[in-house]
Amino acid sequence: MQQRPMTLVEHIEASERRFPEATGAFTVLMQAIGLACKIISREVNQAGLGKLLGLAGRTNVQGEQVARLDEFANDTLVRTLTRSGSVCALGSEELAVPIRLPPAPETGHYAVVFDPLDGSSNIDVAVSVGTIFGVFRRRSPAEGLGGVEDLLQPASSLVAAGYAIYGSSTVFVYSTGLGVHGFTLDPSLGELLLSHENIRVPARGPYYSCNTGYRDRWPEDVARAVSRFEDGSRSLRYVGSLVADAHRTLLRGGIFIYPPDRSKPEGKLRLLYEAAPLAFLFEQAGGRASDGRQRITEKVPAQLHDRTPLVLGGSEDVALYESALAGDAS
Ligand code: P6P
Repeated sequence: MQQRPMTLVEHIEASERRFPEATGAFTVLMQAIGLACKIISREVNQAGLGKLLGLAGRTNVQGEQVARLDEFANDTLVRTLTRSGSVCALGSEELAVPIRLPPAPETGHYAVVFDPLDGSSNIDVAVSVGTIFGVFRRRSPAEGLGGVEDLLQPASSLVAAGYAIYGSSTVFVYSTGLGVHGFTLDPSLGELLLSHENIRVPARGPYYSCNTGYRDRWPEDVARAVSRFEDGSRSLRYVGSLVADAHRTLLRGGIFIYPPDRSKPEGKLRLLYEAAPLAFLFEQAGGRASDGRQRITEKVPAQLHDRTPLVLGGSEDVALYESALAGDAS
């Protein structure tokens, strides 16, 4: 009899059984994140039919127009994670300051950062968008509210990270440090089923991915490093939706680059809830993630919404970019 694929919950529970001291709080937390992504997926895929298209009529802390689906996704994650009883602090791209929670004493050991709906400017034209999340163990004293000190941690301290991509199918990709695994939503079941076990990033891939429309704004070293991928041996693929570009790079290899430029000297993408979770995944999958010079997983955010240049990809491709950036002429 053909084995049916493992569900996300079964996979999380199987991983937790490897830790005898586990209390089950982590499993509850990861199930909550999976549920939130399924709820967001349903609305994103019906956006054209529902009342959630278009703008909410306000700007967020980033100064960006907030789409109604941004608000819906953020509210869904906040509500679901709060109900889990497993978190003491939440940091979101949509919230200027963290949400501090009175955690249940025996379970509130975690702090979660997330970009609830990355790439939302693409929603109205039916381009893939996604949710990105990272899970830290709390650092603040266990008896009180959590706070920003529980969130401002480097990606090397993550205990779990992942994303959901809402595209031609909904795929949930995550790691708890035991490899990277992908689950595809079966809408008829409402279950996320294991579809990509133990993802590994090819060391060298056929694509390079960056917004070459900004070439004239790049520093000379960045322009030189990007040109290393423009010898005709690679195809340019750039969706303009981070989760879509990262997912393709994770599965097919190549390199994604969002460099600094004259108008954005620190880059555009956010360190804590975009670059850091993706860097954790890429390193878990045998790939690399840097800002061009320093591993993303080593960077400690000073503020919740710090930005960083971001390079994601296979080990050889990222090394090629970094050596070119450093002036290696070969
Ligand atoms: P640009 C979407 O707005 C986003 O935040 C990421 O999803 C994406 O990678 C990036 O911005 C695209 O930025 O400047 O190339 O349009």
